[in-house]
Amino acid sequence: MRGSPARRSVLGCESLEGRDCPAGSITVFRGILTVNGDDGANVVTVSDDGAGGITATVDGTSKTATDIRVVRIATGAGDDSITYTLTGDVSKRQTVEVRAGTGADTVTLAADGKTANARFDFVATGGAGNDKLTSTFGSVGSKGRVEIGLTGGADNDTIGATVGAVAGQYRLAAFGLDGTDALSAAVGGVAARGVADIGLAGGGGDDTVTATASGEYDGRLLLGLFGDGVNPFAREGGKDTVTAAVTVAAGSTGRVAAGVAGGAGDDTVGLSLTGDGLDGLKSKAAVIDGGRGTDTATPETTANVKKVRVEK
Ligand SMILES: [Ca+2]
Ligand SMILES: [Ca+2]
Ligand SMILES: [Ca+2]
Repeated sequence: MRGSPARRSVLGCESLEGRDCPAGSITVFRGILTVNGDDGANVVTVSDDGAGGITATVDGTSKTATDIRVVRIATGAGDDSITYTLTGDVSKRQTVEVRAGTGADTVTLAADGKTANARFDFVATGGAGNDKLTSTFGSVGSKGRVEIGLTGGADNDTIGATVGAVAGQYRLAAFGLDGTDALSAAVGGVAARGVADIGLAGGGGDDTVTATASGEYDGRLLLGLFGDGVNPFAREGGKDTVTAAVTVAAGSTGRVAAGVAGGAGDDTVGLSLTGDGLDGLKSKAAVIDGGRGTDTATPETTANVKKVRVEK
C-alpha cells in the first residue's frame, strides 16, 4: 500500500518520489516537550514565549504547552528544517536540544531583539549532510545566561551566531568538524561583570572561521578561533582562513583576550584590535598562531597583535 493513490489521498498531500509524507509527533511529559521527525523532510517550528509557554508544530501537527523547561527536537534523516523562535524575553530557564540527523538540515534560533533575563541553553547538532545552523540573539541582561552550542558534523556546514550587548554571560561553542565549513560569530559590547566567551573551531577540511566584536568592553571578552579542532593531537589540518576583528569603543575599562590559531596546514590567519577605547582596557591580549605549515598573516592584522609561527 506504500505510496498508493488511496493512501496519498488519506494523508492529504502529494507523495514525492514514492515516499510517504513526513509525519512527526509531539509529546509533552513532566515539563519536557519532545518533537520527533521521521526519515522524511520534516518542518518543525517552535514558538517560545520565554516563560515556559511553547507552541510546537511539526509537519502540520501542533501542540501548545505551559511550564516547559526542556525542548527536545530530533528530526532523523531527510532534509529537515527546524526554526525556534523566541516571541518574548527569557524570564524562565529553558533548555533546547536539537538533533537534525543526516540530510541537509537547517536549524535556526531566532531571538532577534529579545533579551535573556534567565538562563537559556540551545544545543544543536547538524549531523551528516551540508547543514546550516544559525543563532541570532538580541541581548543578555545582567541576570541572563545564554549558552549556544552548534556542531555541524560531517560534510560542509555553515554555522553563524550573533548577539548584541552582553551584561550577563554569553557562551558560544561552535564546531565544524569534518568538511569545508564556514563558521562566523558576532558580538556587541560587554558590560562590567559581563562575560562573552566565544569559541569557534573548523575541524578537518579547509574551513573559514571568522568573528567580529564591536562595542564598549567593561567586562570580559574572550575570543578563541581555531582552523582545526580544539584537540591539538587530532592533526586535522586543512588550509584554513581564520580571522577576527575587535573594535573597542571609547570608555572601555574591561579585559579583552583574542586568539586566532590556524592549526596544521598552510593557513591564512588575521586579527585586528582597534578602537578609541584600547588604552582604557584593564588588560588586552591578542595573538595569531599559524601552527604547522606555511602560514600567512592578513594585511588587516594590527601591530599590537603578537605573531607566532606565521611565516608570511
Ligand atoms: Ca527527517
Ligand atoms: Ca544533517
Ligand atoms: Ca571542517
